[in-house]
Amino acid sequence: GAATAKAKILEKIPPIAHPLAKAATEIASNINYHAQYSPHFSPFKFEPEQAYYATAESVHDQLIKQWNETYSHYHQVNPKQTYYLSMEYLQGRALTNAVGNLDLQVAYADALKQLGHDLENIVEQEKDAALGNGGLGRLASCFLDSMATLNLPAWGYGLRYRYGLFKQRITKAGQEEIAEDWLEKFSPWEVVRHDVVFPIRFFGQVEVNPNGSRKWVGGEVIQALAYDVPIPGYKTKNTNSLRLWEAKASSNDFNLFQFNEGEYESAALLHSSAQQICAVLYPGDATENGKLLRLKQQYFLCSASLRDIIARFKERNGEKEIQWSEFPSKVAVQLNDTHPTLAIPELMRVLMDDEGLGWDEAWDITSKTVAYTNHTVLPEALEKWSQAVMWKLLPRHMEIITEIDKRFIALIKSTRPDLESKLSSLCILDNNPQKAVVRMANLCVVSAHTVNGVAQLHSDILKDELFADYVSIWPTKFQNKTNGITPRRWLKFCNPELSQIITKWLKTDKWVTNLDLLTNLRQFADNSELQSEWESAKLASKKRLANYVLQVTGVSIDPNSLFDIQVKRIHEYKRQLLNILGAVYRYKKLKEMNPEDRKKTTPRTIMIGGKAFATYTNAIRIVKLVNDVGDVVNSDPEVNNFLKIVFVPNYNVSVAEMLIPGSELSQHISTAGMEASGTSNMKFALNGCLIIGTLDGANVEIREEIGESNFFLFGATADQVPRLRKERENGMFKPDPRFEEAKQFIRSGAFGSYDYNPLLDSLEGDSGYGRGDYFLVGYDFPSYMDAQERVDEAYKDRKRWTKMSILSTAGSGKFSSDRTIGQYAKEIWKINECAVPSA
Ligand code: 4GP
Repeated sequence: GAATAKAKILEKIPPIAHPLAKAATEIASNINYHAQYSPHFSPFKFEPEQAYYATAESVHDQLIKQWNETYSHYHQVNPKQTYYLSMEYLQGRALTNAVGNLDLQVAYADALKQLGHDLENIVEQEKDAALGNGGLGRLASCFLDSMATLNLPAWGYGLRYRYGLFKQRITKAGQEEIAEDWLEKFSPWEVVRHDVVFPIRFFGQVEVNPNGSRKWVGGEVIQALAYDVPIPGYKTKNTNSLRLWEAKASSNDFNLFQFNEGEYESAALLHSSAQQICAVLYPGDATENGKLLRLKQQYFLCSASLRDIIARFKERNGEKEIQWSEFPSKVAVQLNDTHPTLAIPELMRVLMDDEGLGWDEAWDITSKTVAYTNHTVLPEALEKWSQAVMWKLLPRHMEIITEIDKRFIALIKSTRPDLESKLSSLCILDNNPQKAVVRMANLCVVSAHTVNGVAQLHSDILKDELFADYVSIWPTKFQNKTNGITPRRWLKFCNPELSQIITKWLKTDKWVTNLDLLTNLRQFADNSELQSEWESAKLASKKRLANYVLQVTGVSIDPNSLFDIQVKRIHEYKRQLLNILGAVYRYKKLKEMNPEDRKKTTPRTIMIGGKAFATYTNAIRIVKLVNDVGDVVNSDPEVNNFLKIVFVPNYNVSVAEMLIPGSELSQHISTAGMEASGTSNMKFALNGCLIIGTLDGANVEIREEIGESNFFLFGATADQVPRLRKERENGMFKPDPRFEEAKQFIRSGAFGSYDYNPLLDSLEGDSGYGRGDYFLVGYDFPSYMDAQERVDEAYKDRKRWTKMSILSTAGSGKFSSDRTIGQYAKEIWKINECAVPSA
């Protein structure tokens, strides 16, 4: 059969191991080499799956070669280097990106043709690496791409979770979560570094030496083993590292005697304890055990990474005597939200207890090294760890945190008596006897040299509200770094049709690394030739998307209808509920219309996708509601030509790469002040998709850049929200009749017998956040519906719509993560480019 035929092809091409092959035939030979000599599969099979692994390993050879050169170059130059600490990375698939960044796309496509395969199909074989939840994790991955592309000496550190974000399946009952085993076979992208292992301690006690110095001893010790994932820059030799830690027990921890006595479990206790650490991303923390495990994960990442950073600092220092005061001029540590906060007391501990420095010196070094990014103002997301759990797991760190807090309080008392009354909320330890906790964000703000938000509005909210008193203490500590996205993955590779048109009209492909050049498209926005090319690229992407939707949901959608998409984690503040209520109202009106009027409406396909956290009841209900509404609407022949509602299952990075190019309208409709930035809004705009949105997060800046008339704005502004919430609570809110009608229609059972009353009640009565509709869905509903009417009107004028679409892309230059990372490098990390010379 097919397998033997392909095996024959393999025989014709001699296998060679040369990793730097460039020409297609050499690449084909190298792929063949991997197919035959890599031990993973039988050499006589060359089905797409084997072809993927062999191709990936061939690409990986090239990456490792560049990685080695990069490492030695950095080692030789010894520049200041950034270390990005993050509990999450949403890398997605690597093959297209690696081949594209190496500029070997054509060569690999040809090589695979020679071997009887299509690169396009082969890349589909790869499982997404989903070691993250949402925006924060994907941002980290975009940052890695930009750091390498800008030739910055900058690495990522994370954890090598066995099970990343769950796979979402939709059944009649709603969302079902399934463990996603991305390492089931193996990952061809990582290299295990058996020589990079650090012992990480948990529990134990603090020993005081006669000279007063302190040492953390006892407890359990688990090994951190490094796996490197090479991160290639775009068309540059620089290939950085994402170093992921895996937890292991050592063979000494295996009790052979016990095992031979038949006590199998107790013989390998530490082995199973080690296995738990990196088993899953975000283990549920409803139980005490769950909390302890999460804290262990965080400390594991921080300790292993810092040991590694310090070892490198010492190694690069060579034979000279170590000057610890130079540490901050060689090392910048960026904390991606508060999850890696323990890096602060860990660095203090190592400097004092292992290296013998005094408090003041250790503090000076630590605070000059560490910077902190905040990604959310949602109170429930601001981490607070139980002091009791922390004392148990990390006794020495708790001593250090207590001392940091004590010194902070003393500083305020001596320099800012006016703030004394606020100390109880500003200090780090909340000693409330019922639930004494450590406030991680406070620890970060007190310790870090720089604190930043992720969009202008969010940074302003941090400065004016959340961290206002700290600003008065340290006015220069706070910055803004508006997020960005990598234009490689999010335009060049995911939307080749549009990319080619852009390159053609700009007469250069330099926009890929200098996204501001897109502004030059503005002058052609009215050009009918560009417009028609633009429209056909969009149509091609819409058709591809329609096929995908048919394949995964069985729903057929019309590529000539307006494709309207909202994809992101499901959360009440992101207001998928506003979207679906609007859709329900639209459906009801379409039903009530006579057929002639119906024909005058703008046909729409509304697509919603996203995962709901398994224990977040209202989010789970929202997923169910969207699916139930879709089932009814999509099988209603009366409205079918005018409206479809699709829940796109298992939203992840590669699904996003399919959806975004095919989108025409996307919804970024959070309650103002609640979405720190948003980054998918940037991806959609870059791909010529118009935005309907509130003045929230980066929407504000996107609208500024692309022009007010190209943005469908609605809703309350952030500064109105507190007053509106009060009015809502005090019964002073008069709901719009359309809002009442939509809710009533759902309550009537029009979409099945599931009990949606609790969900709808959250828009009226007690939502769990205090009284009633905390997210102001009811308040914003009428202006949302009006904005949707403007969308329908605008879509009828295709020339105008296409012009707006071109202007969206043209105005997206600011949102390249190259710009963001350039600013971090200059304004926070103080690091410089360190390009690997080409041979
Ligand atoms: C997200 C924010 O919700 C989003 O607005 C922002 O764009 C993104 O971080 C990157 O900065 N936060 C998270 C999280 O993903 O887990 O807090």
